[in-house]
Amino acid sequence: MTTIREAVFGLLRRHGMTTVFGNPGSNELLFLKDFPSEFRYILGLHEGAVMAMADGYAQASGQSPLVSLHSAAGTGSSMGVLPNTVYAKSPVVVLSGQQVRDTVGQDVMVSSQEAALLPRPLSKWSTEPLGAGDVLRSLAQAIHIANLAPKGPTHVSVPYDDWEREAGENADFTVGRAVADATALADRHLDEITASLDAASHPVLVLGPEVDATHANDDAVRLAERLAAPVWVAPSPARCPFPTTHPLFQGVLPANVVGIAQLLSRHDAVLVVGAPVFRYHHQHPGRYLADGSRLIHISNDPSEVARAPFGDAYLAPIDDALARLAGNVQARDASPPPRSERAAGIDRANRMHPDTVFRAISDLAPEDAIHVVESTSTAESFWSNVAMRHQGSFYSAAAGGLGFGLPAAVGVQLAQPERRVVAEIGDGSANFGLVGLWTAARYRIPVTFVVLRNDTYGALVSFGRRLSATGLPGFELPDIDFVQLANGYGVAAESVCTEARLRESLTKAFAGDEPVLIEAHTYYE
Ligand code: TPP
Repeated sequence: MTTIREAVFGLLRRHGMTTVFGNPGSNELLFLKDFPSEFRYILGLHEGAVMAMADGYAQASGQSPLVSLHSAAGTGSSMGVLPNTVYAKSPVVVLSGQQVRDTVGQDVMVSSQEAALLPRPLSKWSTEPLGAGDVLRSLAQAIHIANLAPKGPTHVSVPYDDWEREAGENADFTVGRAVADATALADRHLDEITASLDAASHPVLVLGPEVDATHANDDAVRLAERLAAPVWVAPSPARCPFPTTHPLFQGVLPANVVGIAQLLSRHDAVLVVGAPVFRYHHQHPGRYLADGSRLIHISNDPSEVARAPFGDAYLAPIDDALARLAGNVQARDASPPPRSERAAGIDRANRMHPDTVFRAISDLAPEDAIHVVESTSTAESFWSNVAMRHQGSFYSAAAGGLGFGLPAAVGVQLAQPERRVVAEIGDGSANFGLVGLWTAARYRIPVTFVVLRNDTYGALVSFGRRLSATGLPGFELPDIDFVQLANGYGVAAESVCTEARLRESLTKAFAGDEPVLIEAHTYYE
């Protein structure tokens, strides 16, 4: 007889889901029993870190990992990070362990009373099958839903006495199914968008994370070059869709209405691809776009196209749309607009400006290094200083929820063992996912963690100024010793205060093949 557990492992194998991130409890042991040797289980010491590792892995590999969590408590602990997974459109499949089916009604220890409901607002789909006979099909459904556009996390709760039951005579049908997504922009829509772009005098591109997620970066470059159009990255980027070294690259749009409208004001056609229109953050109201400007939006997400407050939208796969538009629009000749330069920040005694840190990393890391960034007040400095040329070079918390960056870097490195991963993390942010260091040490995952230690929640200081909120309590973070913390989790670490020492430490870290943490003393002004 084939048990449900055996059939589910067959299903996971069929979908290449042989990496399982988890933190187990009693409800999960019969699922993990006789764990097949071709699968790997990556243990995280807190479910927030488990989820962030899985999210990073999913984004960097394009494959779904399975996340195994313990009942309500484990699922609940993961939920601080889940908003990022939703907004990153990351196809993570979560399996949470439920108590024995017949006992859940009695509310026995570690049962989850509303298991399907618990993560529902933070997942694309969540269920608890009504009987053991529907466990395999429900998990298959979770995998397919997670991977159909727009991708996103799904959740299934399974009572643990189900695993040893018989899978039934139809299991092979469920395991063997293939589900294909829609793949093409409609021809009529291609012609409409092409005509609008060809008729424009000054088109501009605004690119979002889905360009990188669908590996359409090279086609974005071709389209920009054909149109001779400057390229902006959509606000609060979670990925890097366009080479920052390209002459047409302009930078990242600010996350407010007036700032965007001003920067795009000289363009009569604004083509937004693979991003929401727009994910504003700072309240600065005004007209969305200058008069005479028209916005065209291409997204693979029905919710995104429906909720945008302006612009004409087309629902289409991003990679196909960009490839065909690049081949269709008329080529033009225009010299790239000049990029506004920022003056580099100046170091102080024993405190570096963040520019110094990012410049050193950019100079010394391999040219195809991957950056996983959660350093909130230094975004502008990062984008001005770090060169990124390839697909999959940048990941950041897609919903701004701290606790993603440090463990996500571990997952990204697992997914991309041939490339070096650098995690640039603020000293405040680092604490939300610090236990990820233990996983890096335990499995010898060679991430270079750079903690920018400015001893404060810098972003909140600047937000406070913006909102004229004076008399705020408790933003200082003195006396956190990241060298000792890293050593405690088994990661070698150094503290540096000057550019020369930082460069030495980075050179050593990139020459080695172990995880390393560098505590870089910086300042916030
Ligand atoms: N809790 C979560 C889970 N996510 C958040 N985004 C916040 C709280 C609010 N928050 C936004 S930025 C920030 C906080 C607490 C400070 C981060 O400080 P740090 O990592 O030191 O970076 P800095 O701003 O100093 O560059």
